Amino acid sequence: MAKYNISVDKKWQKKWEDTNLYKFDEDSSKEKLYVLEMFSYPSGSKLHAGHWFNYGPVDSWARLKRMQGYNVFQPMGFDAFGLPAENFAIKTGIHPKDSTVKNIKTMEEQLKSMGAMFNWDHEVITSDPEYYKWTQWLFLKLFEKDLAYRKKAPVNWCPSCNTVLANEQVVDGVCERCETEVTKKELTQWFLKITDYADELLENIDTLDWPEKTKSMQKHWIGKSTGAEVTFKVKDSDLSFGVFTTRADTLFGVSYVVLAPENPLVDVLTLDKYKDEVESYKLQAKKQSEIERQSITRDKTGVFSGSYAINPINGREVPIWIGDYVLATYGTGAVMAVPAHDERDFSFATKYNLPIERVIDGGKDLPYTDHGTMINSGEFNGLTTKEGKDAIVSKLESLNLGSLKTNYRLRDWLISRQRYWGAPIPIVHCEHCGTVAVPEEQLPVILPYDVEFTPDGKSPLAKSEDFINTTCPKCGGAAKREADTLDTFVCSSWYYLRYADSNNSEKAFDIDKINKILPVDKYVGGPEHACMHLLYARFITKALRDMGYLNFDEPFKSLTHQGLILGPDGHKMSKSKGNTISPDDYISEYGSDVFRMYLMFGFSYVEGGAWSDDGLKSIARFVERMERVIDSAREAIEDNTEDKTTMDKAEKELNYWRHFAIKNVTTDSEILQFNTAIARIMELTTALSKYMNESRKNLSLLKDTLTDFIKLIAPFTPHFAEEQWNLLYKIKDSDIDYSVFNQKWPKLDEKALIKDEIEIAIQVNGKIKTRINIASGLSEDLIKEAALNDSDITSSIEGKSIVKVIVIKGRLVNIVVK
Ligand code: ANZ
Ligand code: ZN
Repeated sequence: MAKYNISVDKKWQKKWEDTNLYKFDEDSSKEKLYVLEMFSYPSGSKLHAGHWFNYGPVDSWARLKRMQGYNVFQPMGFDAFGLPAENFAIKTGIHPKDSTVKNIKTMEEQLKSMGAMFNWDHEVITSDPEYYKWTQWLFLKLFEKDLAYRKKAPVNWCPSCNTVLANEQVVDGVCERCETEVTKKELTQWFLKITDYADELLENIDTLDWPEKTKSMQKHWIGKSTGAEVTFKVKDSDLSFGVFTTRADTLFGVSYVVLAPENPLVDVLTLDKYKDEVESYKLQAKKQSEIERQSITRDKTGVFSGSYAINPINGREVPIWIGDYVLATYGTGAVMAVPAHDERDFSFATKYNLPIERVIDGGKDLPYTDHGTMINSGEFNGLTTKEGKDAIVSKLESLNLGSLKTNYRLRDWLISRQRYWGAPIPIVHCEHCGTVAVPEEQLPVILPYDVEFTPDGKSPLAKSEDFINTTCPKCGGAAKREADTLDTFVCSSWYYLRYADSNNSEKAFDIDKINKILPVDKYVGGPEHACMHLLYARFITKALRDMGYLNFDEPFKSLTHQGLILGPDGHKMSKSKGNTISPDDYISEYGSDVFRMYLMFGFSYVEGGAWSDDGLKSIARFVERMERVIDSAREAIEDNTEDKTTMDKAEKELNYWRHFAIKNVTTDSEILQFNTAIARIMELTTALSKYMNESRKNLSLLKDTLTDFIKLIAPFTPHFAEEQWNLLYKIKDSDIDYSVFNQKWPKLDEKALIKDEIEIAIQVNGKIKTRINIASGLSEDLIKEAALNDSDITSSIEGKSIVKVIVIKGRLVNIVVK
């Protein structure tokens, strides 16, 4: 019989595939469980240890759930459009389509060698026309509902990737992909109105079983802020403008107002003699990133416009300044400055010698940014900050100069890209009819193959005459196609829906099907998607719900982020550091179960850590050890000679470890705490091998224990366990019900965990003299009696008088003597 190795993997992978073991039966009466791992980019670097750490352990979890009776759906696919594939293509000169197809083939092979229960007949590949046809359909639906629109706006531009970026793709002022400093460009772009859902996206977060950190990142990204909009009239003019403030209670302390340099009012309000200075300031501000502009520590800069505004609460004139610490894209792009109570205003006022007037009592030093009691505020003196806000806003409302206002940090999602490898936006621009949607029956708008895709800042599709020239669907006149492609995050915003009905050629998906299979019950993937994919997917789900295409509110009920597997040197794996681990090499040498079990035992699932060859080798030895123990147990069972039927001490002990493992493997795995689950399997292995040394064995207990043991290890070492299961039950090749994965998860017998004897220590004056076994659950008096009657103890306390006897139940007895 073959020792566990890759040939065992291959044998069972083939059998599982041939017998369609993991086929998802949507009509099953069992409870469905949708287990989803984030799909990957088919990049040239193949499947790495990080993918494995995402997919392997989650597959184990799904297998366990299958054995617990769930109807598990675990699909897999590829996020095939987008910059990684395109950049790879640019580097190698191979067309992105060709390289993508090839890379997907390789990665599919690798995924299959993992031996996961993926439902391959539900596979989606986002760059396939059969998929992106429906991504385009989704866009059209959003367009119909005014949730997709086009506007000219200053957008983030990556000079290296030669494309615009969504706000979410700009991290600390640089492109999240290539780390080039992002600049601003005025461009007409397509947006999705995610801001329409800001409130619901925020409110529902608390209903989700997600990591707290991810939830709070989303909350912060949405950034709901409740305050007021206060109107300032411009002195000697009909003009006025609003400012957004969260501290209306400080209105009496306003000593100037500031406009963002990009605010259109700047040009109108700046007096001639200040124009030159203001113009050069605007140019300088253009070069600063929003992050720099918002920094608290950075030196504040600004210029005076020459104009004044009227404070609506007291009629006071305050100078209008222009300063880049005010962002054009937030609130109204204008701020009322209260230097006594705001850090930034304080440093600005100090620098430019503007008045600083305290209007909130509290604290010694200025700026005092906390809450307190209003002072120097006329009729409002004595009110608390909270009361003051309400009172001032009411007063402003009565004057028609202000009202309550809620602001969000969240901006609409910019989805057009000036790149080639993406789904074409299904829009036609006609001189007569304007922006016209491509009719649904003309979808997909096929991405042409022969296109010069090397990026130069213009949309590659614009250069393809065949593609770009078309006729207007409305008037039939000559028209041009939209040349931009969709952000790849649009493709991934709905893939989990398509999985459920991936072969539907009539619709994106059937409503009844997805309402049955969705939402995703367990979603696992990296934490880097907190404010992008995970937020976009929630938005798209809600938008589709409101259009009547599905009936649930949230796509992912429960979410886990796996940790990061680092190189052996403790650093992030990278080719340039030469510290990458190639799963393929290990798998061909040790088998995929060893690789998988090492990942699950060697790391906390949510923390990850540094790779260790020694760790992997020790798991390889453990698998060998399991194999030896199982072999010898099975042989004893087959020999059938040393039978006994009683449950004596050795039997009870074996049974204890059996059920101790059942209990803890179940509960620890439930919360994806695989390392401790496997530790319990190791203990059971030890207990089994100890029992094998007994001269007479209870073979029926042995067989039951071995049966449970193989079931327990099945999720973690699926190929190895399948082999052992088939050996133990002498399953023939023709047997239909051959698989351990069709077996029920072992049942816990709580009674086996109650030990009827426990060992306690007996001390005399705090020193351990002996240990005795007593029946568990004995009363304190009987424990005392047992201790005092022990022969070791009677001899050691002979002639002394007992002062007192202390009993610590279940652990020890201490006899204090004089
Ligand atoms: C006056 C004031 C007094 C403010 C005070 C704060 C403290 P959040 O909580 O993030 O919503 N602000 C408003 N629009 C801005 C913009 N476009 N760029 C930069 N800052 C802006 O922040 C709201 C506060 O940020 C507002 O409340 C405003 O300053 C400033 F003692 O108004 B406050
Ligand atoms: Zn037309």
